[in-house]
Amino acid sequence: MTEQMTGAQALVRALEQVGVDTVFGIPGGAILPAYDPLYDSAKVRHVLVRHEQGAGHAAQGYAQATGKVGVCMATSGPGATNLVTPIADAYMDSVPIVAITGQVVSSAIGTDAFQEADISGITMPITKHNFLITDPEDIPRTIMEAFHIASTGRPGPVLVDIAKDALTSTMTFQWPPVMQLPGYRPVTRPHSKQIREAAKLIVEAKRPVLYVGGGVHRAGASAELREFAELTGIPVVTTLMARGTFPDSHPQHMGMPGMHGSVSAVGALQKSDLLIALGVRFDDRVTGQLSTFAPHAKVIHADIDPAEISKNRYADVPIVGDCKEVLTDLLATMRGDGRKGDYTEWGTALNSYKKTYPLGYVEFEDGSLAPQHVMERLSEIVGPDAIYTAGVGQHQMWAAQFIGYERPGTFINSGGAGTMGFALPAAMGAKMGCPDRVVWAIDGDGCFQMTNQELATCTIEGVPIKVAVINNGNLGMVRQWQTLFYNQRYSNTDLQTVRRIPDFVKLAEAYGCVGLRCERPEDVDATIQKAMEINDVPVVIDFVVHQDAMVWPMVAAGTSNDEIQFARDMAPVWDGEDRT
Ligand SMILES: Cc1ncc(C[n+]2csc(CCOP(=O)(O)OP(=O)(O)O)c2C)c(N)n1
Ligand SMILES: [Mg+2]
Repeated sequence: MTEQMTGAQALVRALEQVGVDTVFGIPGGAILPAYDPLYDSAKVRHVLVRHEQGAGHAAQGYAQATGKVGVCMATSGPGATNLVTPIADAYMDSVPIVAITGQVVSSAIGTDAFQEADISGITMPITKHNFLITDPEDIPRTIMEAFHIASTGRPGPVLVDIAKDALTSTMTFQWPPVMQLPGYRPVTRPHSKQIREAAKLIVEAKRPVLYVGGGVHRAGASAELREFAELTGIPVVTTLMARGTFPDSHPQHMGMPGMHGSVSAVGALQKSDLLIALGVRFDDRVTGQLSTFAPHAKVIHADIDPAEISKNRYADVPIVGDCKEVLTDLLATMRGDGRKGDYTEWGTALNSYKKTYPLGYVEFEDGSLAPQHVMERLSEIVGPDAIYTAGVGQHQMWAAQFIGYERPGTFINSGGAGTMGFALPAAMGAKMGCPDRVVWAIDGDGCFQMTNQELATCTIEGVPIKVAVINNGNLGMVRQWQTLFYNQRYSNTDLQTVRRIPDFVKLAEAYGCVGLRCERPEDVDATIQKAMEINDVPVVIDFVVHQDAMVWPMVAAGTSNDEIQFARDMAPVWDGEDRT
């Protein structure tokens, strides 16, 4: 089919053709031509956000909740630069989004024209790929390629910057266009020799661990993971990006590893003789001091991105491939072989860590609220079918630790970048992608003040998310470091929310939401239940919690995982080790 139309019409038509149903954005001069045909589209719903950062995180939440590509749109210059943070965030966490930005007319590019920013240059190191279109004929092909690149191989953000004159001039629309990506061929099938090598190491190992990362969820491989874990009996740890990919309630699950991981998960990695690392990147928040990480372990490392393999830790058996295919082939090989490893002693040792050092916290004697208690009650009352998003800080870690995740994709957070302000717009995007799911944003009082303007979007667009603000009156995570490493010198971490500036309940009401406040442990259940009963407007709960709660366990930055403390100055006693 060929048809004459403007570049702007071609853009909207192309978005319809690739199946886009939701676009988050804000119009402005350079992108304005695209907003005109968008107004008429029966297939694409444009959601007018209040800040472009909100559009980007909403696209990320939408993408992660649905498995589809999320789309955000902005004008040139400041509109586009406001998207930089979510683009960087999506890059770090391998989230498939396409960002479409307007650019000044092609003849003005490079002249410091009004609202000109070299957004393709700015985002070059934080996009999987980016395009600058000056010829309207390139629009359909580029959109098709952008969606293909964002969603295949290792997913990630793709930016399409379109000069205004390419939007306004006439072109010939043709669909489907021919993709011109000769250099882009992600390897998804693992090499059979590597699979055999891996199977051999697995059978010979005495202390293997499945070190599972976000790549396993991105590959949709949680069923294969479970089958493999149950076939072999190997213990599992799930990173922050993989929470829910393996059920928390499963007896082989040892918890989350890393700086705030459980003693059993950190211990499993440190004492292991074989790491089966799937879709992970040996992030410093997991490894601690790299030179002392899992010192006795050989490494099988499977990832779809060859650049990850042996980047931080040498892989004895490198496997390039999609985690679903890797696990399927490993299962077939190990079943065919019929040999099994014996990990009984190992399982017993790890289970004793799990029993001796469970996650815990102290209640406050003055009757004030412990944030971890809020998480436990949310987990119990809201349950594992909901989608939870989180901001960045202590509340994020408590949400990762104290909510039980049983299903893949039920915890959406900013892992790699650690972007404050992620939770609320991501929850909005997730809820728009999955309107039938209950969606809770677990936010900090600091984070909430960065992006709460999207509550207006939620109310107006009919997106009844629920927000639990864990209000400790402080930039809590930074304060925790000041408590531990800066002699309790609390430089610039007190947000003064004790004075109710702002009053989160009134703020919620100002945005057309229901605002609730909870300050005492005995009111937590009733407040959560009340929020669960409200389904027509967004609900914000101001959980006023004690400012001194801390996140434990902790491995201090740059130190060895062996130095993990499960509470202040309390180190676990490892098997066969003498305390003295
Ligand atoms: C955009 C951004 N700025 C600064 C930081 C550094 N930072 C990490 S956690 C944190 C405190 C977050 O405070 P709050 O949202 O209240 O969460 P809490 O730790 O108190 O639960 C800060 C400032 C960051 N991660 N992101
Ligand atoms: Mg706080």
